[in-house]
Amino acid sequence: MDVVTLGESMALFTPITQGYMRYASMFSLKIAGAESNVAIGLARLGHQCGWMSRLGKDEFGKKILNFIRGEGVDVSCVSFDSSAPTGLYFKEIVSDKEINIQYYRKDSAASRMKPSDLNEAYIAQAKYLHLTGITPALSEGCKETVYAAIEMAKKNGVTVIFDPNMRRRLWSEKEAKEVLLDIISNVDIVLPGQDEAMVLFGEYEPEDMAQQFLDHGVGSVVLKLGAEGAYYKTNKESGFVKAFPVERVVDPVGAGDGFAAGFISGLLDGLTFVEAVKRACAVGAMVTQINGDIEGLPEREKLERFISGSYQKDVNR
Ligand code: KDG
Repeated sequence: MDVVTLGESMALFTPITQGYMRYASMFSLKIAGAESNVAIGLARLGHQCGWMSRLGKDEFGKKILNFIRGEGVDVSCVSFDSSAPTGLYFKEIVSDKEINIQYYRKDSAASRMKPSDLNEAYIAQAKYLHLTGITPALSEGCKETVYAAIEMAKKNGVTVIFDPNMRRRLWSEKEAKEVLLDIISNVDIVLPGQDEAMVLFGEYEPEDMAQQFLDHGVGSVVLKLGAEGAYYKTNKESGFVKAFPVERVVDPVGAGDGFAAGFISGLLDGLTFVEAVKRACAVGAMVTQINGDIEGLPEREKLERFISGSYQKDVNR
């Protein structure tokens, strides 16, 4: 197995029409969840991935499992809970400038995950363990599960990649900062957004911000700078990578997961660090072009055409 991820996935409802949800009468039903988004992104690029989670034993849980399995992600470490529901998530697209997220996930099946749900042998056989800061925000049990997974990975020489993915609807900045900083000091590679990094360390230019992460004990950091691209720093090298131009952002949600999938895919393919960051920027940009958190995650051939600049010119008649 190349990569194992752990986290909650939900049924995602989006009104068919733009505007406030109170006026919506029709919704599309998709699935989403930061960690399964990354697993799907990696699977589409041809990597072997597993996703660990708990789902409600309900129709949405079954839909999510079938969908993720259908994408070629291993779901053998996903369990069903008959006493708690699958979480729901609504994405209200009011305008190009305003997207509101509403969760209905308190006491969901996934929020009941605990360390004993983990299978150490499953984590041990992976090259990378990918985690995000969403899971520790779900419950005390989930937080303990994240720490236990990190422990298992470290014990077995598995590289841990962490996306802080700070979700202010799940916890306060103060709480998030305390836990995320502690997790960050325990992992190998961190993929923060610039705004999250600012909450964690204060205001710095990218170069100094990246150094803050290294001083905090991280091996390598890739700072996501949105339309500016990314800045990376390891103990050997550092530099800026330009973003891929995007004509119109249709839906930015999920771009960070695409970025993570592209980056890990690059590492798995043995690309240099900077080339892996470039692939990350490309996948992140592609995700913003299609509505939905996973719909824009490319297959390898499309990604290659996007990077070479030929994909934008496609006319499919
Ligand atoms: O990164 C996108 C995720 O935020 C989305 O797919 C849903 O996992 C999700 C969350 O908790 O917001």
